[in-house]
Amino acid sequence: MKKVLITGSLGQIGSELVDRLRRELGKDNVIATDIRKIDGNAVCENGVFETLDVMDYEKFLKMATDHKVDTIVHLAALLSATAEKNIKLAWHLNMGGLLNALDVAKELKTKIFAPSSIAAYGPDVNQDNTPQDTFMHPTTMYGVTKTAGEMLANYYNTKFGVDSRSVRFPGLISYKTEPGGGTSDYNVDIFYQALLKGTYECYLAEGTKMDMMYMDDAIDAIVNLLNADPTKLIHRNAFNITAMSLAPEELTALIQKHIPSFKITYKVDPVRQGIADSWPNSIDDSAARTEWGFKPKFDAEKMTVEMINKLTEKFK
Ligand code: AKB
Repeated sequence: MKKVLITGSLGQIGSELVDRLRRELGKDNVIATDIRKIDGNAVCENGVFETLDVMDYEKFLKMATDHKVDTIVHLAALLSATAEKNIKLAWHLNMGGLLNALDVAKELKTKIFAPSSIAAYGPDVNQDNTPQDTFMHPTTMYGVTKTAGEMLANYYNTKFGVDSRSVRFPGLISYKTEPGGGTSDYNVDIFYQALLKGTYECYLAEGTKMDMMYMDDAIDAIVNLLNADPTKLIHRNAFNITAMSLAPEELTALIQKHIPSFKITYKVDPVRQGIADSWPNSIDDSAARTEWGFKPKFDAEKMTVEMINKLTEKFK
């Protein structure tokens, strides 16, 4: 990976990936794109930034050609809760954008990373330690696009030789850019509210277990998978990866070790609860560990300390 084009670069993952790759590859070798520019935002101001609607194939292809990129990281997509409210847009954007990204990769013979999600699973799998390879029957529109997207990326790999790679991301926890429109987003908001208000009203019910990961490990996973020896990759689209599995009350207990007065209350949102209930409690990521050496650095305790320290710093 020498020169990379990133779509959806203003999002939770994109903003941190852009920063990391600008440091590693050099500013001129990271083409950050998003559907709009935000004046004053570090992604837009501190290096190359271009506006790109991923539904515009001709512009996408021209931009990747002009910048002579050898890798595409395609992050532009609607997340689960937003997708459930806008099902046509979710299908159109998540599938159409991915198809365009794969076609650009095919045309220019670049590598491509486009993330999948734990949402690719449906409620009928083994909920605990869900295997890498099992049947995929998602019951949410976001999940449908993720499962179909995995198949599409595999198809481009086997049919056209496109070097496509992916992971099924769990709920990601970060302090730099807040997530938007996901079902796992509470795992970031809870830290903000713990520090700002001392209380948090959770839209998921007690006992709703879900895989999670600190953002540094997610960024490492993207970079390491893109740099992995392709001959060792059996799965490609997409590897399960996880670092911890937590329910709201378990995350609360971790925060209370540092902020003993912190309290959680529950007001369940049926839409997001339904989505979370259709996802696994915990997934088996042994294929990623074996095939390309995935190993997260942050467990739940270490992530909690890091989030509290970084946000305390941010709010000063
Ligand atoms: C979401 O909640 O939609 C995402 C995901 C787990 O894919 N964070």
